[in-house]
Amino acid sequence: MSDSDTFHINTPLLESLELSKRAGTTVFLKMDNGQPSGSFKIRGIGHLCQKIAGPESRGVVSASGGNAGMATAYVAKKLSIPATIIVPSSTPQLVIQKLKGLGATVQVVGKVWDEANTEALQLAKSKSLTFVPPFDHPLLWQGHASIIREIKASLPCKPGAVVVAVGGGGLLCGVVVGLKEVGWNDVPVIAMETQGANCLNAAIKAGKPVTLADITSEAKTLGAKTVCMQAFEYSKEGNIISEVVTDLEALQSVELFLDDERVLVEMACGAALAAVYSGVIQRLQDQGRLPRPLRPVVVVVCGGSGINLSQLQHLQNKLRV
Ligand code: PLV
Repeated sequence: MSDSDTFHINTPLLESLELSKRAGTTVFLKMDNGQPSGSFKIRGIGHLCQKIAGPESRGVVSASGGNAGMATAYVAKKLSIPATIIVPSSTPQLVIQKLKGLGATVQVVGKVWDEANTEALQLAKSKSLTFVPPFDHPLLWQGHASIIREIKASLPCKPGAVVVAVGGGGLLCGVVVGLKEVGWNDVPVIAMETQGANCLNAAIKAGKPVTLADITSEAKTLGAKTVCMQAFEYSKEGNIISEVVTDLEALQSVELFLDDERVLVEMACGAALAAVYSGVIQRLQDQGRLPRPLRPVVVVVCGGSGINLSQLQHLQNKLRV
């Protein structure tokens, strides 16, 4: 796929002095919070919609914790087709307003993403709409792989590790596809989740994909109950290191990142940043699972639209009782 004629932008890859100091190794930030829809999701969803939602489409429907919905609504607007986004009740009002602002029809169904998804699939069938999956589709992974192509084009050397947050595993699959494509197959991927949204970690422990009973984490956009099969399959290849942090660690990472880089991101992204702020990278080095010294680490700053000052205060009050 050519990276020209796409909906996403080539985001900056910034060397962070503050995060490098904390990690004890050079850290680069792939600033996908700057994408037009507010997160990396536009890469995969833009690519998928270009392939399967032409002007003849009667409209698109997606179920989303918020950010896949933002990307779908953004792309639909550009393609001049209607978008219906089904979100679970855990989705912040601010995201619902942003979705409506993009012209989407929004329906709130169920408590978690999985329930919203069942409704979206039904609606796609009954109304003959094009279904846009948020994480489980090869076209999404191909689109997300552009992150690695861009990193390859601007990083002076092969990275020591790439850090991603994992919800349903679409970003993880895209990063693995990209690494294979550019010949960086042996680069470890640190796959970060929060407790209570840890479907990949649970699958690896069980030796097969498992369905979590509930999503108890406040990182709601990581809240898929079951990881996609391809992410689980990649985890068996040996280069994926699965790590779980607490909600409080994700929140602290959001706060520290705001101070260090003056950028406000969602809890989902805080989970990835916790690889640096909670000392995960240094612990993995102590355990011999990553080398010391380590080549530069790239953190995918996945972003997210579900955060503003009052949502941050809400999370601070909730998690620091
Ligand atoms: N969010 C999905 C799934 O939610 C959504 O519908 O928006 N970082 C951010 C900011 C995200 O929004 C997501 C996914 C991820 C990371 C994880 O990406 P994934 O699902 O491809 O692993 C339930």
